[in-house]
Amino acid sequence: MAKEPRPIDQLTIWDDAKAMIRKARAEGIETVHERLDQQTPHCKFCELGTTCRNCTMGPCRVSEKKPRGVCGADADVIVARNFGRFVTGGAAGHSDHGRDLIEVLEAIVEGEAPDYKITEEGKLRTIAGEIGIKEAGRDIMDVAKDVMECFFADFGSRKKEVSFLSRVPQKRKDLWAKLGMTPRGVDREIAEMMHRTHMGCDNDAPNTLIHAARTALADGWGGSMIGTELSDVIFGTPKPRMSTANLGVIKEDQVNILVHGHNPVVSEQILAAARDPELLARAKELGASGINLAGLCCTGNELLMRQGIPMAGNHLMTELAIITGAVEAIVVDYQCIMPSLVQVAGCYHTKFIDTANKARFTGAIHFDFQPRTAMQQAKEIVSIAVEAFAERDAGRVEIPGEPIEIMTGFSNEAVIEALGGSLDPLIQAIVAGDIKGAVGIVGCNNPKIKHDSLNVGLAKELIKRDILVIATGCVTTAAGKAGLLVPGAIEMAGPGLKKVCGSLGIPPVLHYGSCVDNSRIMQLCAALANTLNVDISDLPVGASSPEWYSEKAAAIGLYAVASGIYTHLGHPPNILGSETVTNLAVSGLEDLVGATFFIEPDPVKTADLFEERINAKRKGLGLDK
Ligand code: BF8
Ligand code: SF4
Repeated sequence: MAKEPRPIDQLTIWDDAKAMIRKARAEGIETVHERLDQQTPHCKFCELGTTCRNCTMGPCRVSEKKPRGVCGADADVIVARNFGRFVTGGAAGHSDHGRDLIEVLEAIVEGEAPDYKITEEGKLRTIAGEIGIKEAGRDIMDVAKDVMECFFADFGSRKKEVSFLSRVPQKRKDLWAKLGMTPRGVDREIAEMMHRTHMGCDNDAPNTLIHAARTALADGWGGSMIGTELSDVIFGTPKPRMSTANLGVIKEDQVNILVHGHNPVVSEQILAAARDPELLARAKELGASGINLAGLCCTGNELLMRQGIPMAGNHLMTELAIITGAVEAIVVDYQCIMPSLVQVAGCYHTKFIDTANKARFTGAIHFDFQPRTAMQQAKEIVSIAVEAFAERDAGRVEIPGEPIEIMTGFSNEAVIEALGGSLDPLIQAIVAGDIKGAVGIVGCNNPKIKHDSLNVGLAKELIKRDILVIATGCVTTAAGKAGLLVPGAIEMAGPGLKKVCGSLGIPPVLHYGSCVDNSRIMQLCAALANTLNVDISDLPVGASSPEWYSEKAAAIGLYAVASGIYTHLGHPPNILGSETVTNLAVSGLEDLVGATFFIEPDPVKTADLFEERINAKRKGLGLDK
């Protein structure tokens, strides 16, 4: 018998979401929430991480009664292997995204990408200097070629460490070297994890976890960092600007195109094509007053950060955005795109368009999007959306809520500029105790958790305590809708944060970009540590992913911990079936890397723990006087 659907008030904190879930139920459209009900209760073995499917002597499920799989692997080995592969999946995702940016740079250098260019010559030269490439007096295309070669090599097996380790404090690098955690090459660490977790290889749980950390570091200081930096080089370094968020950014009288996924390579071109006079004229002919682009998830974050394009929603809003009935096309690249979107789009006139050969969706309109033909393809895609406007059923349109103002665009470059050219004013504010410390709140939504309740709850709790919050990924929309991303949000902050942010005219929660842009936070922490001549683990900082769901979030969490940052998760990964692995994650890592994970579902208790930790770190730095 089908379960009763859960009451809508329990599912989300947002009125726009509630209105659309109600509409979905009235129209008989299934969403993530009903599917979660169908899937629960989940398999206990899988939840504990004690299922193994790594060979055909199994699958095996171990427990107290049957403690070893057919090959003899125990719960520790099985849990560590599963978690290792889980993290590796995440590192592969964000890093392969980074590789795609190198390929665009390669196409630019080879003259094969007429619609892309090097927008930030200065930043490219700075990066070249950081990774040991001579740039002074050289043509920018020659520099770009060398940077491109160097970054491709960061994915391979011929280096002792990935290039951006030049940013890491020496103490941390020495520690990684001692632990065998130095990331050598992105693809190398990923492949080695797959090797280690084959039957009969790495059968020592702590050893497997060390390599999981190394793989995560290859993402955070390798693939993801390359993705962020080259996106800035090609599309521009973000600068503070205003925009808006929530479903109200969808316009009843316009052709609405949602861009979804992660990579700006496609969506930047869609944005340019949406401004094409011929396409605009055609939209008007069909009765639309314009072409409106809005973002979802991290593709949304990329366009928001650099172009100020409004954000329609985060992960749990993606189905609901289509249910407004006012979306002509949803254009996706890859990652976090629920396959259900094809079915939801099919309930309306909405065209679902995929653009990557490595992320195709059965039932979608497919484009093999290539740098060489980018603008022409983008125009074709926008044209499909424009023509779909004629098919819209006005009777089924319901756009809930008014857009909420947000401030975005806080790259490190922009922050340093706002501070007058160096990090010193920030350090002084921390020393003075006006800013006690900082916590990055990052990552996803998960239908197991009331949508955005923890993302928003934790951010509010931290700023009250004069702890600066940096938001990325799907937390961005949550913070934005809660009114936390505008300068006026200082009214919700403690007195110190209110003073500092008030004088700079910035919000107490800073939008730092997409999930690959967590590398910006790593760079900031490294720069602070280097300025103070301490390790990252000495800083009064923390990281949190309250509503995480994805493999990528696990990789981010692990590279944060391995970099020395105390990291909160709102619920545990599937590791509780092994005491060895669990203890290592929540305490043993402290001795190794100077930081651990902690798991806490309550936002106030989480803020208490962060405050305690930050105070201890302040004391360690002699800032408690
Ligand atoms: O890479 S925050 S739901 S969109 S995984 Fe996905 Fe999570 Fe959103 Fe960004 Ni990040
Ligand atoms: Fe079972 Fe071992 Fe094979 Fe895993 S590797 S399925 S535990 S026999």
